[in-house]
Amino acid sequence: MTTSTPVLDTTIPTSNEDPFSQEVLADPLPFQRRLREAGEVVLLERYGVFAMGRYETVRAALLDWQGFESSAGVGITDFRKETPWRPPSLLLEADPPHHDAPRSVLERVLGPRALRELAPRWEADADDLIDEVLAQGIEFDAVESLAEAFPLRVFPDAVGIPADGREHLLPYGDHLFNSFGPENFLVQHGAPHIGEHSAWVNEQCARDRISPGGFGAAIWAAADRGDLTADQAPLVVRSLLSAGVDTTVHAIGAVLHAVATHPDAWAELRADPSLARVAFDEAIRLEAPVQTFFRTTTRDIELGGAHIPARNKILMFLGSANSDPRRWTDPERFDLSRDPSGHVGFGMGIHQCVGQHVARLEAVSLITALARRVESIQLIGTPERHLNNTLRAWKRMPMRVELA
Ligand code: OVV
Repeated sequence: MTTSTPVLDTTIPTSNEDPFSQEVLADPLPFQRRLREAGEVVLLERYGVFAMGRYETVRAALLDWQGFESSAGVGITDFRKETPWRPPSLLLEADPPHHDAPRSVLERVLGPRALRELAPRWEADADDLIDEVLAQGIEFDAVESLAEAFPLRVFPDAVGIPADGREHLLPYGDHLFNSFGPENFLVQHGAPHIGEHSAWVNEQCARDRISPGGFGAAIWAAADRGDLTADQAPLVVRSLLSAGVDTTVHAIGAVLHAVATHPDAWAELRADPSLARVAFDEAIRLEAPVQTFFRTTTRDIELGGAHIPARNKILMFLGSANSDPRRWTDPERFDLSRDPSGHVGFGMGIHQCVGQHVARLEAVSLITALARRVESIQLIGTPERHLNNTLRAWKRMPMRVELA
């Protein structure tokens, strides 16, 4: 008799825990500590997948795109065995050589030139949003009023999609990131609605929906030049709409939570606004808005004394790597004096987040605008987590600020 479960190697540590359970998603750090301690690679018995939680192991796997492929999907589903629910991303769910043309197009579209143009606009937009929020009062839900409001105000305009229907963006992304995990309560909850969100998102990727001057138009211009085919262009636009909204919302939520709970850091940042960039990366390190991605082994791999057969799913814990004490001093501390670069919150290697400079500009613009107007920040209630199979997120963050 044959089974599709991987052969159990006697030397490999195993775990019966479920990293996608409500309990672990609500508070993943204790699980991640156990995962790192258990070994370099741990077999998750429930899912028949191998997990890695240590910094060096995760980093090495991210860099080894030949041994750990993405084109079988970066969720738990193996695209070679099951049809994915949407056509695969040309960036995220692709390997070289197919990956490379879309990647270099997006690198240029989201590159320094575009950012130089956007920076003064987004800085002004951030000032406007902060003024509007503070005009309403000094107590607000920082998730709705800031973390969601700012990316939704600037990013869809920068892509160049129509104004109507943008309420589909967050639920689309939320379900997409849930769908990288197993078909648990979160996926079941989102599944009945994904058809309409997905249909709307796909429609906005068409050439005739996209207004001139933005990222979307630049992607279509690349297709006109022959750098992409006309079939590829809408899927590359879809990547922006998939990866560019929820991620930045939760990254901004992470920074806001960090500064609200670290008054000393806020004081330092007000005294030296150039620290906003470190604050952003330190929050990404600590909270890793994207907690996990899978890869698939292309061949038999020996790792930490374990034998991983070819064609197995590997679950990489980016957040765990970012708080591995083997790499970071006092890893669970938010610390503006450390150098957080080298964290794997944006991944590493050929798939490293191509939109990270856009995300950083959004967050830094908002934090800087807030620092100009606000002397101190405090939480006025316990913030509530939003659970997602992949994302580390807040649903509600009751906040009070004191004006400068
Ligand atoms: C990094 C990322 C997350 C989600 C979706 C995509 C990319 C995409 O390319 O569709």
